[in-house]
Amino acid sequence: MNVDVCVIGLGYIGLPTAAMFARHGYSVLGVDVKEEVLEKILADGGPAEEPALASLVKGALSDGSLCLGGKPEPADVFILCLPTPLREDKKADLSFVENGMESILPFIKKGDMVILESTVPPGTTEGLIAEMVRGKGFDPCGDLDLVFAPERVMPSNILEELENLDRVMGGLTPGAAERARDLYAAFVKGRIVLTDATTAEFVKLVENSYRDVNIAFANELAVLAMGFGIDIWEAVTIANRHPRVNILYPGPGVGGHCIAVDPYFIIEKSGGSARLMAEARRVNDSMPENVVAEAERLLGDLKGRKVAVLGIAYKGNVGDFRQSPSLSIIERLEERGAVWKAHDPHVTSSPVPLVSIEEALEGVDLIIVATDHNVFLELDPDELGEKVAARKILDTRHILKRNEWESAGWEFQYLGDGKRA
Ligand code: SAJ
Repeated sequence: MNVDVCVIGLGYIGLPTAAMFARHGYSVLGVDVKEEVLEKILADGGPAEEPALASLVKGALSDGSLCLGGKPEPADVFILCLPTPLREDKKADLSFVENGMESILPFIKKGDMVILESTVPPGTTEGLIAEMVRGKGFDPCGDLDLVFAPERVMPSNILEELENLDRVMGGLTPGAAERARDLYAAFVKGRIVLTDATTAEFVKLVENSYRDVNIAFANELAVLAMGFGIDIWEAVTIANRHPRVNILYPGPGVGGHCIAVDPYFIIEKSGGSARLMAEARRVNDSMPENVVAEAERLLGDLKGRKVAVLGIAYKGNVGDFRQSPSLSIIERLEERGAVWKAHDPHVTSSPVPLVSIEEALEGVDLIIVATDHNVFLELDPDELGEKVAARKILDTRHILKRNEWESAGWEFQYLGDGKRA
């Protein structure tokens, strides 16, 4: 097979990117070092929560425009879509990107383009990536086109956003950025903005940090609202009617592998200057503790009390539990000696034991709604009331209708509603 584009890493960005290029006239090789990832793609096409992606992948596989393999092959363009997790010391773990680069170096030839999509600290493309190709005898600005082209898609709406969002292409040279723009224009309908690689890396991190800081502001307001005796949801909704105010919403904390992680990639390189971002991280990380404090206010001492945690995923309608606040809530309930049970219909393999909704609610003293899954909107307060020991519920996501629960005799509390506290 003559490969135009070789995509390294077939996770939630690599797979849709590979499939999109394949469906738009390119011959694509998708590479993943994990055999089980390749097997799963061959069997299902893609993740269950992205049905459109699964059918796109299946189509590309069946007409041969997309092939899968465990190793790269020579190609004109290499795209790295590898994870960059946060290490224990809150710094970026670039080992997957380094390994990915190592794997393509033997296949790179003069004139090829290498594109990094993984989220990385500012300076990584100009530093680490350029250094690695230099080590192979290439001039990173003359022999090759090196580009940082961050993904921006929202898990659960990937294909739509991959096509329609604006993109930024940061080249080591202006020519490299232009070449990447011409490539992605095959399927990107949004505007493609060109800049240098370090600016593009910074922009990616700033987008998620902006959201983290905004959510931290909302979370701080929620804590203040409890003291002032006001309902933060009412207050934010009213404030947001101002044309230049757009506060996000409080919750049990910020999870996921993007927003809860990316600010650290700036913080680690800031020499202590990224004070606001660091504080926002602390505020958001303190929210699970506030949830448990609220549970204590509703129940008193938590020792031996039965608590149901509904939702392990970091946000609604996805099965991803990375950095999920629910896990911190559970850890804290455990520390306080509470007897907890957890339920999440979207999570298939979980780091904590999960049970059915019936089992989770049986004889509990308190329900904590920790994730905004749509299925929780269908919970029937009358029916649930029969199962629990005490009709008490703490909705940390503001998704349930208080009236319905109160008229069924429940003590109902939204996180951040100081009018009821
Ligand atoms: N959250 C709140 N309050 C809000 C909004 C969100 O507490 O008002 C919480 C969510 O419950 C969740 C966390 O924040 O725990 C993050 O969720 P999210 O939906 O805001 O974002 P992610 O992490 O799923 O995806 C983000 C997106 N970035 C932006 O919106 C700027 C996405 O576009 C990025 O592509 C993705 O990160 C990424 O891969 O970087």
